[in-house]
Amino acid sequence: MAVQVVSAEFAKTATRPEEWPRGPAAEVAFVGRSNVGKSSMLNALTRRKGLARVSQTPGRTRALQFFDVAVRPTPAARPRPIRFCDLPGYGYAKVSKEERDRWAAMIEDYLRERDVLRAVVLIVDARHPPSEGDLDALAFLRTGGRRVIVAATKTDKLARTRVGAALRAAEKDLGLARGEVVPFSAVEGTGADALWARIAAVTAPDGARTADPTPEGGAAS
Ligand SMILES: Nc1nc2c(ncn2[C@@H]2O[C@H](COP(=O)(O)OP(=O)(O)O)[C@@H](O)[C@H]2O)c(=O)[nH]1
Ligand SMILES: [Mg+2]
Repeated sequence: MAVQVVSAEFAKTATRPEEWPRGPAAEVAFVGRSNVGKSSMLNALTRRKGLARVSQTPGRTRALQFFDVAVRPTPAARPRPIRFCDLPGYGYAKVSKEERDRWAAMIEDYLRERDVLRAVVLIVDARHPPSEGDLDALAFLRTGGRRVIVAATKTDKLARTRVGAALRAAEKDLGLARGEVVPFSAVEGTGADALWARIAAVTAPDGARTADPTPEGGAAS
């Protein structure tokens, strides 16, 4: 059943931990190579075209961008808050080493220390084998004990008959089980339901069944 997005809005930009939004909302961060299609994925997931900026110029996002989203996991459920964090993309060459190191430190601090962070969506390009940056990011996240959801985007750029093989190859390269990589295309609008299902599962309140049992309208089963 499709997750319904009730609302989605930009919350704030942060470059320092003191600026990270407070509040208990379960958070999901999005990481990937610069220009991989991160902002487009956020817009497609929330069905808000201009929510995250989509740029032709890679490397422009230098801060963490937070978004407040409310979803109904099922039509009868109460809306539940989820916060998204759009992280600066890695692998952008046209900046100084000092600047790159500064971004890396900012991202690593966040990924290590953010206590409300429930999972990280690692976005890879379906057309290419995972980059060194993708492999480094995954290793970093695994070392830190983070839950990772991998999505392969731009599947629309592949011949339909090649998508399956590309996903299997990515799963092999990333050491994931068959079927773990979620295929996605912001252009065709595919993959959002599957990705939402994963996000809803990892952001579900602990013990949701007993702690939050009353769907609106009393349609409890
Ligand atoms: N064909 C195709 N192009 C995409 C897709 N997602 C993003 N793009 C394009 O890739 C470029 C970078 O997208 P953007 O979302 O800004 O990437 P970001 O830097 O990772 O946030 C833009 O030109 C997008 O239009 C997709 O699913 N399919
Ligand atoms: Mg972006």
